[in-house]
Amino acid sequence: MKTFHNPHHTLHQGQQEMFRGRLVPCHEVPARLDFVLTELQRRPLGALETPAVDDAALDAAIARVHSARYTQFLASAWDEWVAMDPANAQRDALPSVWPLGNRHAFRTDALPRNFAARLGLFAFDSGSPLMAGTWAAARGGAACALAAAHEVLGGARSAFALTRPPGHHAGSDFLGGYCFLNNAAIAAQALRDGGQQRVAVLDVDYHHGNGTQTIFYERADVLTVSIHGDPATEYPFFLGHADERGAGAGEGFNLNLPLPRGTNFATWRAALGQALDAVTAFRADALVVPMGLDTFEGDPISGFTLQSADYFAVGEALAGAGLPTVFTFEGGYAVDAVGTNAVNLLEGFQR
Ligand code: Q9C
Ligand code: ZN
Repeated sequence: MKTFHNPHHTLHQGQQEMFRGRLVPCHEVPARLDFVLTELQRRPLGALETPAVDDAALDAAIARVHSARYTQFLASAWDEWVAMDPANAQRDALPSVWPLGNRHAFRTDALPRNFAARLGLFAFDSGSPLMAGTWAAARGGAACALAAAHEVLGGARSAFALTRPPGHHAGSDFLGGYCFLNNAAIAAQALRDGGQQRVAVLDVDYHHGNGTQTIFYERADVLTVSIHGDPATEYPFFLGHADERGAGAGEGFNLNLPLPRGTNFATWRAALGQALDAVTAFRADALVVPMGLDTFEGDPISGFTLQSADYFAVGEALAGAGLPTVFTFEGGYAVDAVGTNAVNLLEGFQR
């Protein structure tokens, strides 16, 4: 399979994330992607390319998933942050005020002129620092997702969008969980727009893919399935429960398989079987796999116990669906193992 990697990813390089009242070093670091790239050079799965970018086509693909007011916000966010205070040029932008999901009837239609307020409007956590290069890096990642979708539309069995920042927590008009543009959703929508009638998204990241679920929640043409840590105790906490089944036309087209912290590979693998059964029953024409490697036992912020060798079996099981497949790179914070684990999964898929 071809890998499309993001040449602009290092432009996004957060200093600190807010965690329980303290600023701590970011987990989502550039070395994550570099380790995967190095492993792909050591164990090649196919060509390594950077995507050829047609700016108009890329903007159109992003606009199929994200709202105009959100992408406009992202595009000018850094300049506005610095305009608030020239000293801000030295620090990442993090939000500190939120409209609480409108539960208290705060207005979210009227855009505040104050940038700090707008940052809070569009961000659901304070763990996702935004800096000068965030927009360029996120756009470069979306270009990888789009190129991978086109590769599969052109007849390839699979393609890998090796991107960071990750994407599956980003919604049509929100960022969070280290994510700004939803690469997997952009790939899924591009597959739909390229003529695939039914597209399934099977998210194997440790954390629930709340952005992707929200984007497709009322649609019957894109099935969203996620296997993840139970939101009762695990991030992102406020979505990802088993009773979220989709709404309206999308009723029955979202499947959440939450598992308790501490879950081992045998139990996780059984959930993957259930997820794949749902993909088969849906009669999907194509598959998108938001590939998080934070299910690994050594992950510093997650709670499952998968071992490096298990990822071969994950890849093999995913290949069993027999579908053209786009992989996007999501979480995985045991940095020195993330390359091995990612390539194990992809190699297992190609066996
Ligand atoms: N100090 C993805 O895996 N914060 N995002 C956890 C750690 C958020 C994970 C707290 C985790 C987000 C793409
Ligand atoms: Zn994750």
